[in-house]
Amino acid sequence: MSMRIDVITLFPEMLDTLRDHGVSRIALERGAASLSCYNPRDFTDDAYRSVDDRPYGGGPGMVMLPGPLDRCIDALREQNDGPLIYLSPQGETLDQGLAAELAALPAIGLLCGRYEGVDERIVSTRVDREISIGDYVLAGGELAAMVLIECMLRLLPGVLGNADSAAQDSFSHGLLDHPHYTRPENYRGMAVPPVLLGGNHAEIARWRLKQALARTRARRPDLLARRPFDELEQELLKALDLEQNDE
Ligand code: 9WO
Repeated sequence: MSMRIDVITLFPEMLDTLRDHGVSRIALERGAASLSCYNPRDFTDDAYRSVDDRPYGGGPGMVMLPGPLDRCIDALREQNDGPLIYLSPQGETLDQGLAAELAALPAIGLLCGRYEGVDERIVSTRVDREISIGDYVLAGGELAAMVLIECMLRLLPGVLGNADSAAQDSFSHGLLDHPHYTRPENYRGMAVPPVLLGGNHAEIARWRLKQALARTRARRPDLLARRPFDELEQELLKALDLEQNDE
């Protein structure tokens, strides 16, 4: 089953980046998903093809007009009955769990705002969900939509090889990733940790988990706080505590 993604944007060419490169290109080529754009500029009703106007109440910047957006959403709705998501700093924050939840849907629509935002009457009547990719302001929703799309596409069945399946991802187990090494064995005096050269796969898995736990505790203790530990993880954390006390 293929996922349908429709994006409302004044800059549809930005999405070509996803079509042209990497894992998103593979996902779309293989038909795991489809990606189409709708431009509110094509649904304007004046000679200037206006998509924005000055904000009631004054202030800087412009607001996206409700009329062209409403008609644009009507057109999208003829093809896509999934939730319409508005990318904005006011939304719930994207994480791997939310991306996986959305990637499991047969269809979603994404609304990208520009200027100071979208007329609130569109948000309240036509938007199903508001999502933020982090606490910062961009110049528009497109890059946020592209982040969300890439995040979802790489989770679709058959997109990544089984070898590096999404199950091995950082975050799928709620921890940061362990360190990685490749050739040469010695680079500018820095050796690869010997355990990785020994071929003992159980020992390697244990070392990687320990590294992941140490890094997560040092850099993102908030991630550890909302996650239970199994017996092996408790043992490795205890070992890390003892090593700390030795220093
Ligand atoms: C503009 C602005 C100007 C002065 C004071 C506050 C302001 N907020 C904004 C603003 O939020 N502009 C947005 C631009 C309107 C919606 C589309 N734009 C957007 C989306 N910028 N950043 C995002 C975004 C989306 C998802 N996750 C992070 C950021």
